Amino acid sequence: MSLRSASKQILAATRNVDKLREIRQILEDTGWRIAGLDDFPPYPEPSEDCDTLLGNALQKAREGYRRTGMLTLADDSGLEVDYLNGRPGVRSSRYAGEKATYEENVDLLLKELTGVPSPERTARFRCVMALVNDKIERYWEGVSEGIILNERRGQSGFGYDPVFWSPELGRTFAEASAVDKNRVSHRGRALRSLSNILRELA
Ligand code: ITT
Repeated sequence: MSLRSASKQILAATRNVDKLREIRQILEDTGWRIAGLDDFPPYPEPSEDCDTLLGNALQKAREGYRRTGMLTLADDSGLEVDYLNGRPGVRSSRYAGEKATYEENVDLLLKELTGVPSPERTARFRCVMALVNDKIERYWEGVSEGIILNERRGQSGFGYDPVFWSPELGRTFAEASAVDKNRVSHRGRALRSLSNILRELA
């Protein structure tokens, strides 16, 4: 694929294949093709050194646009656990270390919440989705409330999904179908707001 944009094509500036899959599912009916970073020659990722989801999302989207010339969206998301005063939050992917796996992050979360009773295990996923080109610089936020279980349940999804129990679904995100998760998830909510703009631009 060339570095210049084709019409009705948007870049999702993420290296996370699980996020990219969900972004493609959620924006399926907008008529836009969603390219991923793997469709382009690699460029050094901007370091996620902002201390806010918004700062990181804008940084990733601006860099994607600068490198490709395509209308670019970028997602920065995290899990905020009330008992941990909002941690891991913006550090969710690096919670257990710079190169931590999903499994290691979930293990650490369960360890930090050992013995904490259910009513104190409230949490939320938050997603900030930024959209950038030379004419647009906008962002949307989506939130999904839940409770952190004390053991994993379910095989679907990714990241913290097996321990995130959603009262809206009556199950964990990892027990839910992709359609159900996307309907109530932080990412689904942020992207549905953004998709109105994509429909106008299509
Ligand atoms: P990019 O920066 O390349 O997009 P990343 O995985 O580093 O990928 P983030 O910095 O936004 O992305 O980190 C988000 C982390 O939060 C992610 O790695 C998961 O551990 C967790 N997370 C985000 N959305 C999630 C979801 O829908 N379900 C479960 N965990 C999620």
